[in-house]
Amino acid sequence: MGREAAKTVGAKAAQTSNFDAIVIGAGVAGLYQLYKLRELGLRVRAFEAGSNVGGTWYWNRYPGARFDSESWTYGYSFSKELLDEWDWQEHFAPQPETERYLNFVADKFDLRRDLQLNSRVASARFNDKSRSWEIALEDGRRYSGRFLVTAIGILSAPTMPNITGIDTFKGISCHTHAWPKEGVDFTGKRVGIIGTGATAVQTIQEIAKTVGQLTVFQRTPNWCAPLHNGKISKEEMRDIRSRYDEIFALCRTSPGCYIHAPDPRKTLEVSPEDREAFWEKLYDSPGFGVWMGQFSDTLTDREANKLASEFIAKKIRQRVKNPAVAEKLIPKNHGLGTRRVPLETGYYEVYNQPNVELVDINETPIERVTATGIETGERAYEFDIIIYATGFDAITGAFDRIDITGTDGLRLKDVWRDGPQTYLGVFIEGFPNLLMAMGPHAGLGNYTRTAEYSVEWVTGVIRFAIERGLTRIEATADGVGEWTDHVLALGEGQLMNEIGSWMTGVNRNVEGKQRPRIMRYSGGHPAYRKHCDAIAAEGYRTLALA
Ligand code: NA7
Repeated sequence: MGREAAKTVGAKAAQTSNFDAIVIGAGVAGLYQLYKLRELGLRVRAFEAGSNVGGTWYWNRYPGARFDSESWTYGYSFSKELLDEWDWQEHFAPQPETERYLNFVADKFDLRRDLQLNSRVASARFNDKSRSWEIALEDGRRYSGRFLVTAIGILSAPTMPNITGIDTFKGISCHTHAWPKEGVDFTGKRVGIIGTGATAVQTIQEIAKTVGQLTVFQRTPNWCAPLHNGKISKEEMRDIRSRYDEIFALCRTSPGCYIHAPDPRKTLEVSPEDREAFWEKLYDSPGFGVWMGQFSDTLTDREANKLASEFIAKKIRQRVKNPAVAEKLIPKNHGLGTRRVPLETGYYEVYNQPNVELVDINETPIERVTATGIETGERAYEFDIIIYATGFDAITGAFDRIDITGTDGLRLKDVWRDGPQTYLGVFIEGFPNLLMAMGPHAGLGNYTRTAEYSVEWVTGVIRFAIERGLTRIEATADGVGEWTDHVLALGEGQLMNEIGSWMTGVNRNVEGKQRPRIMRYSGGHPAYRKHCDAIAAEGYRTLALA
């Protein structure tokens, strides 16, 4: 469509498309948000940048992409019918299965009728007079809605490294987030991959099965531990289905809404033999237990953390045959669990393959990408394929990529320049009627579990406003100040907040995001819910309502 034609359609759309609510995103949170707002009888439209639903599970189709959370804890819990109809095939579902699931959900609840695909929101501006949000898509089309709900994800703004010559490479190259739908054949190919986060770990262990030659460029190793995935038989699925209430109830009790919760004991209270046995058990168990199920002081006490880290280091040394390579794979600048623990299946054994090389780019930095490969200070590597598993401008990055303007020309990017400031992770002062599903400072964790709560809470406020004819809901300066201070205070002393990672909003490829910040509520999801539930029960008196 030409610019003029787009303008005309846009003009028409602006006249006809006044929604009660607009949702941005049709991933896990956005789909449910659309469902819930429609349940209120509102005229809603969800705008999605992708050509189909799924968000994270639409974009990240790189080889080996899968859940690290148990599939049966990750599905939606709101519909018994849905729980009855969907059979998970694997304990940790691969991306195609999850993508199918989210499409199944979209179809089952007829969500597509209010969903607009291929529609990336470029800007959103609050109109004080009409008390509504006006959004513009990248192609110029415009829409407006009283309420604007962002469900734009926490890992949805991918970033490329700032390396000279990336565009000159003549082979196949892409970021894991923008993986081609038709897939890539690695058989016999010379492949280079940059990054060793959770995404890279999944990719590396998968492509190592077929590549000709693989070179991994590592800047920071992470503490990885076994996933222990397995197929789900029909009987097992029947059993899981019969226990769904119990499973979701269990998730509600743990800090991250996983089935895994910290062991209440402190590390040094336990004898060295019992500690060892405990860690062995965690290492041999499926899923995030090895991270979330550690002794209660592992993520706050340096000595405790050191001991747990040493246990995993020992495992790495046992699994990687070449001691020099093993040492390179053991993190030195952070302890176990202080950054996201990638779960793996045979990741460390990949480095025992004769056709796999690990390059520590701290020792030999990448100088440039060339037409034929990658050059470090030491040598030139020739590749057919280069994979950028270089991560995301996490948590606030997706907000920064939309030009969001509140009252008096206030721009969100400026307001959050020194880190997010929110009320409950849902509201921002000066941005009335803008509600964030899974915003920064909220209780994050097992994504669907926490997103369901977030969406339901957001829906509750909107219902409250509509029932009372309120047309403007906003956080107060005091509310934002108090919540932000509370989140920062809770985050103090958490080892996780001291180290740069996507969880602390650090991305060395993005200007102004070099230093760790407290981006997430660290008081545990049960406490977060209790706080938010109380505010709802008291009629949202802490908000400015008009
Ligand atoms: P991550 O965990 O942020 O990992 C990105 C990786 O890319 C990490 O190893 C980075 O090294 C590396 N990176 C980024 N930029 C560069 C440059 N310029 N040079 C070399 N290496 C670089 O993202 P993932 O996609 O793996 O995972 C994100 C989450 O998605 C994951 O935790 C799951 O929850 C799902 P660094 O560590 O910064 O030294």
